[in-house]
Amino acid sequence: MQLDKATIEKLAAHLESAELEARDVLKITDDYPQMDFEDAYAIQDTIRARKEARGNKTVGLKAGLTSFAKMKQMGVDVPCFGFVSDYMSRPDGGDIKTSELIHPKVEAEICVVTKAPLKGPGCHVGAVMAAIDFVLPAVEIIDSRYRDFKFDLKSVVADNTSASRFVIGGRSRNVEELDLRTLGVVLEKNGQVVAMAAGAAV
Ligand code: 0L1
Ligand code: MG
Repeated sequence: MQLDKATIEKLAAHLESAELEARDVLKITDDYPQMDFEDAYAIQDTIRARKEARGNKTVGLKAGLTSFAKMKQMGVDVPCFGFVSDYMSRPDGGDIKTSELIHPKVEAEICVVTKAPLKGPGCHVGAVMAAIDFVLPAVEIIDSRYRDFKFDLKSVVADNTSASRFVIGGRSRNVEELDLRTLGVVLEKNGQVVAMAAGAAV
């Protein structure tokens, strides 16, 4: 780690206030170029602790930058991880107030509900399959706190991987019934198809 506890706490407060007040900020590595991934996740963990201390429940974990296209765009070869809180959830068919957000974008997601804890290292795909309870469709609304979505991987990890809102679809399926690689998604905007993809993209 390169940053001390006081700086981690200051940066967590800085990024979380930007989220809650829907205002953008510059990427934090501009001022702290020496920060490493441990610092970035420590800032994210501090944001999570701040929310939990206020009574928000952490209701899920997210993997970001999972598609090869997006990893290439970012110049990285690993995904990043964050969390979602109860207040970020919206019902299927519900409204999302964009006035509460900075510059939201939509992503199609596969939501996996587990029934047993999973812990690495050495966590085999078989253990993952055995731990899955069921699978649901989901939509994630990301909203980077960084101006014009301009960031690097460490800054985005600190910013809880742009987590903002999410919607879980109502139709659950057993994972054995699905071929996650060929599972398709069609994204429509006002009735017009704007994107199509398959699970294999991630
Ligand atoms: O959930 C995601 O894949 C987004 C991760 C963060 C990168 C971004 O904000 O575009
Ligand atoms: Mg996402």
